[in-house]
Amino acid sequence: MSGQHQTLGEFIIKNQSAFQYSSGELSSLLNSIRLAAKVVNHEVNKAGLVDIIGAAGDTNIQGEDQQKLDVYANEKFIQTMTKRNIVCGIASEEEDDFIAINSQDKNNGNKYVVLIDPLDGSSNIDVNVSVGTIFSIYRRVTPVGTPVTIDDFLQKGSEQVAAGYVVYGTSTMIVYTTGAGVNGFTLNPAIGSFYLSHPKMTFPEDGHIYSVNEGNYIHFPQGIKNYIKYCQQEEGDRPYTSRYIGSLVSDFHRNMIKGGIYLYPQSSKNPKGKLRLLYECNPIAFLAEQANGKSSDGFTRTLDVQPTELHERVPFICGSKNMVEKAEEFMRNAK
Ligand code: AHM
Ligand code: MG
Repeated sequence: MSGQHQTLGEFIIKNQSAFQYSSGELSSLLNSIRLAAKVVNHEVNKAGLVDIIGAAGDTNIQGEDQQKLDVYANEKFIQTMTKRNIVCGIASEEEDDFIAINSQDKNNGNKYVVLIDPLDGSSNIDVNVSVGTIFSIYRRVTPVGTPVTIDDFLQKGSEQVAAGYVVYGTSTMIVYTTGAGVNGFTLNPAIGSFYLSHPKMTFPEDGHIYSVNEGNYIHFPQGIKNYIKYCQQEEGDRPYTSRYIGSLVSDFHRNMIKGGIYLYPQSSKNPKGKLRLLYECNPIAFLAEQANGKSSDGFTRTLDVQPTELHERVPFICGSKNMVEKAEEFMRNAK
């Protein structure tokens, strides 16, 4: 393990001064995410043992079945951040509307809002496949001490001050950025500490893995169909390898380490794609760019999209720079 056995807690403190708004609040916020991640990890790890798997019976705003662990993770992340009184608002995939946290209190100086997907890919839990938490952090745009509004959440991804994910995999990791590169930390479950295991993570510029749900092929736009055929062609370093877990965090994590591209395009079934801009695509796009990768909807940089709704969806193409540029070229040419 590299990084002189530095823990995540030590790393956050050491790097606090390098961050442009180094009031310590962002450090506490990251620390609260670290704590919630450990609690959720403990529960996710037990999923096969206790009768906690399966749908809770509710449906979320997108009409999807909620799994019990989704609900649990949602509660834990919200509770941890609320109790520590460090954010003024939270939006979550599992909540229809954003939650304001004492934001109208004049003594509450909290300036950060968090957008979170507490347990992404949760349909994979029943089959013991990796899932993840995705988070995105902004400074509020409305004045401190006034109620948070939807405008505080509908910011372009380029305004993010930090973003990251937790992957509950064969090991549990936290990977995050505050705009100065991407670092990954692995949990030592015996001690309960995250250690810097993947310093300065970067995408290889080229890759050999493409990740897409090919079951939707028939519904994809022509540019994506042509790109998939290109990936499969026998020429030069192709055909590429196809790898699709169906868990965004895990697919992205693998592609960042090995080099690859992830695609969830629009289709005739889902004209705006499936993934949510604010708490799935933007944080992952910020990480991708910080790791030398690229992210777009095929035409527009993900981080430049002006959000108009909390739960809006966007087509998403993300990964190794040259691969994303090639896919964009196919999109342009098929127009
Ligand atoms: P979720 O938020 O309901 O878990 O959906 C998001 C997940 C992503 O993690 C994954 O990449 C994608 O949905 C898989 O979708 P599909 O099953 O349509 O391929
Ligand atoms: Mg999700």
